[in-house]
Amino acid sequence: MNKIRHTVIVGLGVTGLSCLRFLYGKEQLTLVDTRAKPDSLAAARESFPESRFVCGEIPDAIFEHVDRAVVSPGVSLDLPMFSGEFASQVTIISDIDLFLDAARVPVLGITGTNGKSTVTELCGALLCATGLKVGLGGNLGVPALDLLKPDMDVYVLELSSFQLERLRMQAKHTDSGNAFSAGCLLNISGDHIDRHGSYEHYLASKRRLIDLCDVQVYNRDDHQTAPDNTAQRTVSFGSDLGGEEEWGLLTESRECVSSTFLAYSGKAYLDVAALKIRGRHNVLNALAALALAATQHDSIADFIAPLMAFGGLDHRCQTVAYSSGVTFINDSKATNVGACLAALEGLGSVEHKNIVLIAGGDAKNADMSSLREAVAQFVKYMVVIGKDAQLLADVSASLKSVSFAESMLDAVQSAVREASSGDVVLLSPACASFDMYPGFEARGAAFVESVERVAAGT
Ligand code: UMA
Ligand code: ADP
Repeated sequence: MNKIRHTVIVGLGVTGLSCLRFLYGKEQLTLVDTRAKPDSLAAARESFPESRFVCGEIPDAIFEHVDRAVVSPGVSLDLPMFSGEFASQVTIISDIDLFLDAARVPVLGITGTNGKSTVTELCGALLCATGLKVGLGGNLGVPALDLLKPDMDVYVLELSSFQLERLRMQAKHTDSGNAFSAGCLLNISGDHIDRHGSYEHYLASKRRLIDLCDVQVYNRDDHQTAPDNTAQRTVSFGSDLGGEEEWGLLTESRECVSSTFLAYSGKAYLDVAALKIRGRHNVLNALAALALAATQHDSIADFIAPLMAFGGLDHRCQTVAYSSGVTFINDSKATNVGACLAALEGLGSVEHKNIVLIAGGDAKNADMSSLREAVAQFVKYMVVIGKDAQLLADVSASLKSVSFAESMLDAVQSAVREASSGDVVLLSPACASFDMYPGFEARGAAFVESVERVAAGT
């Protein structure tokens, strides 16, 4: 007779709760959280009375007689509970392993440092427009296990480095034995180094997706995303034209006016000017989403209308106000240097410094120096905020063009004083928000509210 499996679920956030719902009744379950009273504890105890809950200090014996642990992405594997005597006997997996094991239709995975959410949403929109029923989630918000439904045609998952780091699944799922039908590694610049310990570990976690795909979509502009010959088929995108069966950009000049088109196999499909999403990084995101969606649907023409309709996501280079000739842009989701650089390069004017930048927060041990050149080129004034404000201030060549602000309202007031008609006031912090806000959404909302107050003169 089969022994009932005992699984420990670590973390009582949205991931842990999705695992609890999924496994409840099938296995013996223990829920673990290092917070003494996680918000969801009382409700979970009531709904899942047959489970054991251990919160606060975790005893060493927690993994005794345990077969496996599903560890939530936000929980570091360096915690002492994972180095005890019993922990070494336990298989550690991710919620994504459980999901891949249960999914019965193609799964597309998207990772990279920046653009994951945008590409996941856009790829989902492209596939929905072809009539497919698409399950969209993962790191984007809805945990993967909550997406599982019998009538889905395809799943599109955003995957974080934390989820990939502990993903164990090597094979299964697709006919050819891989976990994902297609996977995309968008770009790599440093992020979450505080958790990963080194850039190399972060890069290796992201690149784990490559080994798990039937088709690997990679970025020709970023060699760190290049294939390592384990994927069965590769498809690339990039800012050059590319070759046969590659996605790229085609520039044509007619009567001294030049236009750039999204292209496949050298053939133009859509003028970039027809996209609602702006900036070179978003053009690359559009190519990546097309490349992924095209692995599931043959007619590229069907993607054009949804591509043109896609307006992007809130808090990502989003224009939120225009007042006295100044454009206000909320890029609160720029929680690392790479995203801030993309915003400066996408919105900055080469002719004159037109950006008043609000930046700062928790730098997560990142090196800010790679912002120096773009700041010198495009930023006329910088207002720095938060825990690592000084690190951002150090990036500016001139102390006269930097000021420190205590609150977002202060920051916006200072920025408005320095901005003239034609300029852009840009919130693109290059840092996480948790030192001042519950998350990037709250930081973006504070920016929008401050802009409204300053514009109204209150
Ligand atoms: N916990 C501990 N000990 C710890 C840390 C956390 O017990 O040392 C507990 C907390 O008390 C809490 C639970 O773990 O009860 C939270 O688990 P979690 O941090 O893994 O968060 P979830 O609520 O499960 O959300 C996770 C992702 N969070 C993180 O990776 C930090 C969400 O991504 C994701 O949307 C969700 O799963 C569904 O897949 C958020 C995120 O910030 C948006 N991701 C990072 C990013 O995008 O940069 C990677
Ligand atoms: P992620 O889910 O990877 O965090 P988002 O789509 O939410 O990506 O965008 C996060 C930040 O990165 C935003 O500031 C956005 O403007 C910026 N960004 C989006 N796509 C790219 C890209 N391809 N390269 C660099 N920055 C990008």
